[in-house]
Amino acid sequence: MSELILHHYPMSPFAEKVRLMLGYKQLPWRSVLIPPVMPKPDVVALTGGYRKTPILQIGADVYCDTALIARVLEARQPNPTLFPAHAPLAVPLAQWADSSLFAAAVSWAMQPAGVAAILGEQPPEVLKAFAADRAAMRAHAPRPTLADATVQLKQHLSGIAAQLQQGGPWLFGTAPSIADFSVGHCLWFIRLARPVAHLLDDYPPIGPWLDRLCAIGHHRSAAMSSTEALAVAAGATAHAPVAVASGLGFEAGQAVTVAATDYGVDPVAGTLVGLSEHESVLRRSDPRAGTLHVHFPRFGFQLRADRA
Ligand SMILES: N[C@@H](CCC(=O)N[C@@H](CS)C(=O)NCC(=O)O)C(=O)O
Repeated sequence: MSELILHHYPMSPFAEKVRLMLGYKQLPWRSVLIPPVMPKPDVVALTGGYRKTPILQIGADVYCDTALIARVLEARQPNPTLFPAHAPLAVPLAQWADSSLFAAAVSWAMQPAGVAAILGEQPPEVLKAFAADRAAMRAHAPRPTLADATVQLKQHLSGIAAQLQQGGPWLFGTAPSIADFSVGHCLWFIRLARPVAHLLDDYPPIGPWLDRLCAIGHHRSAAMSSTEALAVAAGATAHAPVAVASGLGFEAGQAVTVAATDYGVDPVAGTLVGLSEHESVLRRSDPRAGTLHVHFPRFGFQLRADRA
């Protein structure tokens, strides 16, 4: 079976979500470290334009977005499950955490004292380049101000703490679900911002829960270079994708583009080869990576027929 290749960087919260899910499922993985800012030529060679972190590569299949990556890991190793039957609200809660909670957590963590702890001591031009990259990624849409983020985050933290007091030790009972990993990566990022992490102390059930989540660890990984990852893709054949389901408005073989709808909205163009309620799959080629299938979730992405 082809190896799981995670393209990521250490301080990425969404990458931490996946590293912990790999740990929970005890899946060994290969680790490709990628740049935290553009340009990312080797990432774009695989995705066709999607630039967010992380991506998961399995041979010539490339999976974008952690909501979809979670489903891929679940299919690879169903036990322990990320989607317990008794917790039907785990998926919507995870979506809320990956959007609203994440935005508030980032604004809180990236206040000046937090930035220094997260990015380390950096020359001013590096910090400026990082800020410019993120502003361009958001197409200059405003982030919550610190004042807005503070009230929003406090309300979110109160809700999380109250939910943990319902019984726990996890958000939906006796075992972690996708919701714990999505809430967890946001609060892990606040912890990285050490000088401002004290906010979490005001919500006593959160600390021990986050300790438990982080103690799951990342299981076993071995480094791989991005050049090697491209060679793996070029030497592999992409999996037969899900069929293009009828009644969803598209046909197999159509030229399409897929783009995120929040930030990092660079479109990916290709031929539609798979479509379900959960994912769309585009076939595209790259001179270095060969023929690839790039997979996107349906939530948070716009699929359009390419009329050009
Ligand atoms: N919805 C995406 C969000 C991913 C995301 O926002 N990742 C951040 C890093 S944690 C990012 O891409 N930052 C810009 C970059 O790495 O280039 C997912 O679930 O994977």
